[in-house]
Amino acid sequence: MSAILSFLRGLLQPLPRGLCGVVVFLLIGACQTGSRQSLSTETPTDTVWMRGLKFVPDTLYLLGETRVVFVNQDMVVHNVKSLDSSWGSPNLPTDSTWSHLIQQSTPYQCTLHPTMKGWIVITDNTSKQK
Ligand SMILES: [Cu+2]
Repeated sequence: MSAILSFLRGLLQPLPRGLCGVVVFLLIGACQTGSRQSLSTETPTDTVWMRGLKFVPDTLYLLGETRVVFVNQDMVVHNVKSLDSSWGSPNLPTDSTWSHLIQQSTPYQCTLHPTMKGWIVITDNTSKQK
């Protein structure tokens, strides 16, 4: 990893120092996301964080069918279940992720913490995000 870092720094040397750091940070983020989830390149993805006993964002707006990745950043176990029970995750320990292909608007909750609710809203079912 450090070899890659110094390579990237060399590559970006002409850029102002602060900007260079930002670009390297973004590149590393992209690499890590890519290696953790082998997702289809054709399906858009979005992320909901479980943080402080809340879903963040609590309402996620999507343009059409999207794979939503749920990430538990809390020190307690959470899960993610649609209120109509059409889909749901197993219990998700700290730092674990789970993803689901969302095809329609739905409210959902963590059944372990019933006040922990979220909404996914598909604003245009016919348009595909590219
Ligand atoms: Cu919970």
